[in-house]
Amino acid sequence: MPTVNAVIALGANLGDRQAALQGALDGLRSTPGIEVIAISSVYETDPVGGPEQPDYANAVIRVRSALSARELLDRAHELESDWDRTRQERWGPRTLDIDIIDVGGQVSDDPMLTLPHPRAHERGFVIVPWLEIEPEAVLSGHGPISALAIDASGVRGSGEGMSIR
Ligand code: A4P
Ligand code: MG
Repeated sequence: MPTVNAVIALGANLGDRQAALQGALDGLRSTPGIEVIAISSVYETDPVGGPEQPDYANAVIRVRSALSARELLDRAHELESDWDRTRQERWGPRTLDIDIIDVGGQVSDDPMLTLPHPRAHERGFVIVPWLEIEPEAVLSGHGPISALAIDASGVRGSGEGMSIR
């Protein structure tokens, strides 16, 4: 089965954030066609955009995926709703957000699934954890992620991590 390298960002800022990130990782690992290759540590991050809201826990994982980009997004939405995510306000607080950052370098401007993720290149809470696990990564249309001008000041190590159990 042909597989691609895919990068997925996890975020949570309501409830038990650590449990939500771990739940997302466990859910992805148990998905046929997805093999988790690397997991970043968990970062404590200042909220970017949206209303005033609590700090986020963010992490990035890298997988080998035999799923199409669309199947990966559907699975991400399934896992979000397992975590009782309600969509009230764009950029508002959430128990679990799963963003598809890159799928094998594909480029798409479909609003349902834009690739690479249209805001990833400017977000410290995505790029810092991604650099930790794939320093040589390249983001389609933006070049090496190590050369991106991101503001990493709101991104702090949390001392927490996810585990492969
Ligand atoms: N969608 C299109 N492309 C993608 C993609 N590559 N990955 C569509 C995932 N979804 C994609 O997303 C809205 C729609 O985007 C979906 O229906 C999907 O089909 P959503 O998850 O329902 O809503 P959202 O997350 O509030 O909006 P959006 O635009 O995805 O926001 P972001 O960019 O995810 O930002 N600050 C910190 N520190 N940490 C965070 O994690 N996250 C956000 C959300 C804001 N501020 C943050 C953080
Ligand atoms: Mg999102």
